[in-house]
Amino acid sequence: MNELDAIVDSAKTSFVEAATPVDLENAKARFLGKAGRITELMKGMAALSVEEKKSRGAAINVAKQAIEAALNERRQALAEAELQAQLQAEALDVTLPGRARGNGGLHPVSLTMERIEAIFGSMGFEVAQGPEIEADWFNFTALNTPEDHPARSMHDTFYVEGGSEKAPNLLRTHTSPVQVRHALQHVKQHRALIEAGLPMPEIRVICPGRTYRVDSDATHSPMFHQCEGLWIGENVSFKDLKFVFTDLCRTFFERDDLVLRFRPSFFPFTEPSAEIDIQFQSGPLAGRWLEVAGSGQVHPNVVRNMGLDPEKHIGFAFGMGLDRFTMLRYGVNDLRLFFDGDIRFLSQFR
Ligand code: 2NM
Repeated sequence: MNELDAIVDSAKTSFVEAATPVDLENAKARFLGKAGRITELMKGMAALSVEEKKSRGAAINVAKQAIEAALNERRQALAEAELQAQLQAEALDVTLPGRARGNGGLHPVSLTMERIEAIFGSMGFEVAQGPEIEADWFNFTALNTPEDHPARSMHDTFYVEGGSEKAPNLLRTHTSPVQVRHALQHVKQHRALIEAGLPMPEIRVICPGRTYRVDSDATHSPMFHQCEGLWIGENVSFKDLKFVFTDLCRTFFERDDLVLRFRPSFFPFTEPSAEIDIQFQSGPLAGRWLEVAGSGQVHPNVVRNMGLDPEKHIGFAFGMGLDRFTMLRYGVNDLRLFFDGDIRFLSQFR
């Protein structure tokens, strides 16, 4: 084998042995680079005669072209192998089953709200809604809450822009203003009957919704949920309140042996007023009195602000915390879990 054929063979072997493009380019340099075997041979032609240059040059060129052809062939083979490896690595199995998103569900406080609306609905109560940004008159003044009452202070209430200094706007601190709005609407609707001295259909309404107070710890959130109730007629008494609330609690907690206690208290909007405590007879909370609501006979000033005559129209109202009802029903001990939005907690109520 002559020298040139040996170099071509050696180049072909080096190229085939090169496993990566980098190895291949290094191998190329050994033959075709500045100090490569072929380049060295060409430099060595300087000393030859014109005739010898012609034949020697032609032979070297043939060898060079053979090496370049082998190089390109190997380059293509490596590129093809790289592409195949990439396709393999990124392969999609279109026959795999999809990942299901899972079903959503209602928030536990929404579940409580729905249950309570259904229970009151069965006793003939409507559900009313109203604005979360309220006028000071509906939230406080109409509810017989005096100018100097601590609930009206900046410390306890979120005041918002809009309104005047004498009539500021605020985030409602309870849902009672919705009841005042509902009662005024009811009276307007039945004005003709009332003016004629005829019996007015009773007001029987509950108002569930978000409420806001400046307060934040394990048992208080600045935004919380309330449900207030109002029943006004010509002959509505505390015994009706006791019946309604006992039925609500026994149905809601699914305990026929649940005991209730009405404990004297004070609210500006009711007189007399009572806290409502409940006691389970079995289960982890058995035997303890748990405060779940406030209540009372609607104060004559409030009845008047609803557009009714307190000598003729009388009734009761109550207010309860939906978050607390939910905690008691499901045994949740930290209110903040309801508002963290952690799916691991929330999905347990689906
Ligand atoms: C409570 C306790 C007692 C209440 C009063 C009224 C209204 F609008 F009729 F005057 N609504 N809710 C009330 C009464 C709320 O929450 C602890």
